[in-house]
Amino acid sequence: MNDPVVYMAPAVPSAAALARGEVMVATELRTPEDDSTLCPAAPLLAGTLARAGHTVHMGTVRLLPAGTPSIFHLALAPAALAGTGARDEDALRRCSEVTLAAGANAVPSLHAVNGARAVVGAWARVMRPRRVVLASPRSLCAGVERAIGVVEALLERHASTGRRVFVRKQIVHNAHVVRDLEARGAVFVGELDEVPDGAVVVFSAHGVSPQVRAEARRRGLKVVDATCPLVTKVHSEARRFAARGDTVILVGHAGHEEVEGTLGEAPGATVLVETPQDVARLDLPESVQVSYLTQTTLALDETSAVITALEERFPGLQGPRSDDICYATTNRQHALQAVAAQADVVLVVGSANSSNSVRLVELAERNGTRAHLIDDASGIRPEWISDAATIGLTAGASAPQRLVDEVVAALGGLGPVTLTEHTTTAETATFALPAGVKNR
Ligand code: 2E7
Ligand code: F3S
Repeated sequence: MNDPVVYMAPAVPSAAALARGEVMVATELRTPEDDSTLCPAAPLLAGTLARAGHTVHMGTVRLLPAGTPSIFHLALAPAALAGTGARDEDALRRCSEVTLAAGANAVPSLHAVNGARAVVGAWARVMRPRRVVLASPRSLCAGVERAIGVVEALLERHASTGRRVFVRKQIVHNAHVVRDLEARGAVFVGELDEVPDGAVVVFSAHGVSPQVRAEARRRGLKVVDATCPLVTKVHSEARRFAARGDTVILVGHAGHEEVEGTLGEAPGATVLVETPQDVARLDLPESVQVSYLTQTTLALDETSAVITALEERFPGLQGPRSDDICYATTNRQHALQAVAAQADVVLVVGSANSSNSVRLVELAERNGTRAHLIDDASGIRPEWISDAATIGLTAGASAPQRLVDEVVAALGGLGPVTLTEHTTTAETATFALPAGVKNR
């Protein structure tokens, strides 16, 4: 396949002038007559350029009348797309509008020009019609909606009082959610010692240990607890099992905030295991009464293997009815399995520290389908989708649907997309906001 021809024409980004060597990726093109064309694949190009080390800006690029001396922009010439596999005129037209401006002055930097040329070429080569199959349920669960709602309600309330709203840890494990709330005034901290005495502080959806609660009381902090009610339930099970003298085995991932919180309920009586091998290595007398709990976002198949190992090792094992994996985790895994079976590759929208999102990637791979975790459309790489006629798409419980919509739109900039949705169950759960926070 030939590299696409890149031509130069005068253009100016509507944003402030770029520094020489910086790259502008057009999200929209405006002609001198003010005709507008959207460039849906812009986040794909911007992501690749950023990973290659370019400073990338995104925004409207205004085309100037021919002959105007100005900065240069690079556009993919429509002719260059012949032979790229693009089947229809529309796809050809849209991709040709993916436009890069390089440099603020009359002479763009060679580095930026070459970078733009290579990146446009890489994406042009993966143009083709595609099917995108959305997994349903996907995206926000009731616990995340509630946790975000808590922070939003407090920001609204304290906009008039001037009090800052602190949040201990990420409210949910999603970079976009955290960034958006931060932009609206929320102050995220790692630990309570970063919160001034007496201030308003929100506990994240993943829950906290009793030790953290005690510190907040000592410091006179005004706590609003956004712990998911399904995690609170696991905490009470931990207290109940430990209070009757059991050794509590918690199945979960070391270091995860939810696990830290649950372990804190009965630190002297709880041990953590992740795998059947960990169960075999447990150093416990056979006579001890053992019960188990699980993290809420584990993989169903892996967890059942660990529980089987526990049942074999401890015949008197007690526990919750099946496990503590929550409805949202279960539903997203079942939906993804159905979609992965029809897909050449799966994309999971979610952040790298989101346990339930990472489990979705691993599950697709265990089912034999390549899968990738992306924070947003800019994370997609051309080589992942070059030979994919069908892309399965889902989002973890902390990733907003808006990000999924942006992925679909960006893929539409690479050729016509036929979008379908595969629903395995309808989700209706909602959780009321905690006491002290107004329900809207
Ligand atoms: C709280 C709990 O924020 P997440 O990505 O969290 P995980 O636990 O998957 O890293 O997703 C929502 C959520 C899930 N579980 C929030 Cl306890
Ligand atoms: Fe709660 Fe499950 Fe969501 S534990 S926060 S409903 S993923």
